[in-house]
Amino acid sequence: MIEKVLLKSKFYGSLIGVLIGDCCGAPFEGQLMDSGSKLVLKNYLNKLEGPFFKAPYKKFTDDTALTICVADALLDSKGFSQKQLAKNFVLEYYKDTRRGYGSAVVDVFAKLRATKMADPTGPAYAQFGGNGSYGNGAAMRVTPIALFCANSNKAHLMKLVQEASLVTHTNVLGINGAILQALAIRQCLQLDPNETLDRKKYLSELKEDIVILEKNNDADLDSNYNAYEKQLNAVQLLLEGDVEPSDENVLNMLGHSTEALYSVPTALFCFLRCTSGSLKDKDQRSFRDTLEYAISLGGDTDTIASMACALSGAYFGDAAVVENLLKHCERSEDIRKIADQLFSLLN
Ligand code: F2R
Ligand code: MG
Ligand code: MG
Repeated sequence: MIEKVLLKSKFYGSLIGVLIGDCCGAPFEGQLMDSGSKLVLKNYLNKLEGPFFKAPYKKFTDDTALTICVADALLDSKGFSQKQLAKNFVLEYYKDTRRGYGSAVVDVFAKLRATKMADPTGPAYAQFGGNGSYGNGAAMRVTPIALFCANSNKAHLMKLVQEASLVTHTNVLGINGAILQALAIRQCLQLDPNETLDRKKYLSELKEDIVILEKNNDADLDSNYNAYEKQLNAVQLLLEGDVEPSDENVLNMLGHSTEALYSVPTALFCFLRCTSGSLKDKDQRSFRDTLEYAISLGGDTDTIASMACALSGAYFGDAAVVENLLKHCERSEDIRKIADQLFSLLN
């Protein structure tokens, strides 16, 4: 059982992780990450972590914007509803449309607005000719749900994640990616960061859950019926050194795209690869390594770094985060307040 003080710091850590990964990853999105770019990245993060200097905030993107919308829907006095979540998304999107949203999800927001949220999941079901989106947009915003369900059972968490996903993502790969990320955060919340992380055990528990989840999905999934199980097997091969974890192998096996299947397991790998020690080391190294490594893989850098850092923060708590780095991110104080509010809902 995790003590209350530690759990609260994990609430801070995971939401701060979402924000920092997003803000720091966004400038590198889609860039070719050769050795020169990796050096630029290292220097960039060193500067942000170093002695504080006043500079314009690093703006967050859709990842954090929609995470805040999910948190607000969970904190709503009338209780969580898909309609309220849809309303939050629409308000947030039209407040600032230039936060790098997915190219298709914006159609969902437009239809939701035009129909005044009459059917909060209807527009999402119509995406991609009725296939629904398998983008990582539902997974990238799932952290508040994992926190909200910290004291409830897995079934409740998974049901709520599914409900929240369906407002924009109805393809099973988009939903299962969000469930995988939520289950991974849940495990991080339950572990003691003063002990060395047993990565093998952590991964095998996740795999057990995913195998059951994919078995229970409709049979119409054809070749995708065990898609996440396969990705988790690949994470295991890379982690255990059965396959050399070179960037090339990681990208070939796990991917770095905006698709949930090719980014959620990648974020999980980034966290596990960079987390071998414990908080007792007190050097704040693992969180920073997770951030830098996730961005260094290129591709969907804001989202992969955001999801990986949410895991690292949920495992270590906010003690693992260099305060100066956080100060450079837009709305960092508000993120702490949201964590406080979600924590106060726990019974
Ligand atoms: N979109 C981006 N970044 C790309 C460019 C931003 C650039 N800075 C700019 O200004 O142009 N980042 C954000 O999008 C990802 C989350 O996306 P989400 O919310 O899942 O959106 P969407 O549109 O539903 O899906 C994303 C793409 O995935 C492909 N896709 C999804 N389902 C598909 C299907 N059934 N069939 C075929 N393709 C499918 C499409 O290419 C979608 O556009 C995050 O990275 C966030 O940071
Ligand atoms: Mg983004
Ligand atoms: Mg992204």
